Amino acid sequence: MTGETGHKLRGDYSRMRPDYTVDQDWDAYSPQDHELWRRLYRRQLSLVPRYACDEFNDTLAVLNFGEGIPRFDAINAKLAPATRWQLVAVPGLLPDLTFFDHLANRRFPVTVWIRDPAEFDYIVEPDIFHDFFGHVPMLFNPVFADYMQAYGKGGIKAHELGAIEMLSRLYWYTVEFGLIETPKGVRTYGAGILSSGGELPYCVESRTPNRIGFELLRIMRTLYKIDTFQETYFVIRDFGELFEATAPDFTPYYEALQGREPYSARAVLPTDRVLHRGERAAA
Ligand code: HBI
Ligand code: FE
Repeated sequence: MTGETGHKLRGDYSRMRPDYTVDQDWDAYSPQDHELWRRLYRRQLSLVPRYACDEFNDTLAVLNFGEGIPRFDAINAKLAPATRWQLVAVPGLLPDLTFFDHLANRRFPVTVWIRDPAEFDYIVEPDIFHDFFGHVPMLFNPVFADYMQAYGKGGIKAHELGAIEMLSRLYWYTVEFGLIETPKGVRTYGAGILSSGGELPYCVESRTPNRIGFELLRIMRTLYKIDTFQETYFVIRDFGELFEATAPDFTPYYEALQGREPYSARAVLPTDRVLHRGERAAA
């Protein structure tokens, strides 16, 4: 999950190591925590068969972590041989550079705390259910796993160039809210959608938002919303398209975009490959 959180962070950062990792402390979860996990998992399980991509659903079927909050080391025993990634436990949101450094080394930070029951439908800051249910199954896909590492390496470079805002838009419109074309129609692979109850049907079925073909520079220039459903979804043809987009050095892209006015989240451009023009008037 991304997006600025001006408010105080929820996690306990007092016992973290210099790289911001902590122990998961699985025994500290209460029966209520595990019950909330099962409720969240069951709700998503009723939706993902129709709206998530096969790559997500196939891994979910193999992993099967619905009985309670999973132990990170148990998942790591399966993830490492699959794509050489590992989960690291963190107290919550990390500084950008720390986050990028973990991704660049194939370490995915997973928040250890779970939301309150009152946040069943929406939470501002990523909790363990968002990070784990939304992000972890896709890390078992080799091409997507390589994309995530390339993104981390690119993030370190973007930090040096002061281009994090532009790169964060790429993360938002792919890793968090991305759609993919399939023979059965568009499906999602985005963690922010996969871990959400309402946005799963909306991103595929609603006529309100735009659905536009993936185009790197276009995305890096497009604003996003952090507290409503997305007004535009970008659609990749396959994960190869995503990974290939990260091959070139982004410095010329940042220079080309420097000082240019960003597009509003609901804009539709004449150069767009429009799969669906949303029903709200484009700003
Ligand atoms: N920290 N734990 C955690 N998880 C994220 O998804 C995350 C983060 N820090 C920053 C961040 N995402 C975004 O701003 C990235 O685009 C950098
Ligand atoms: Fe996320």
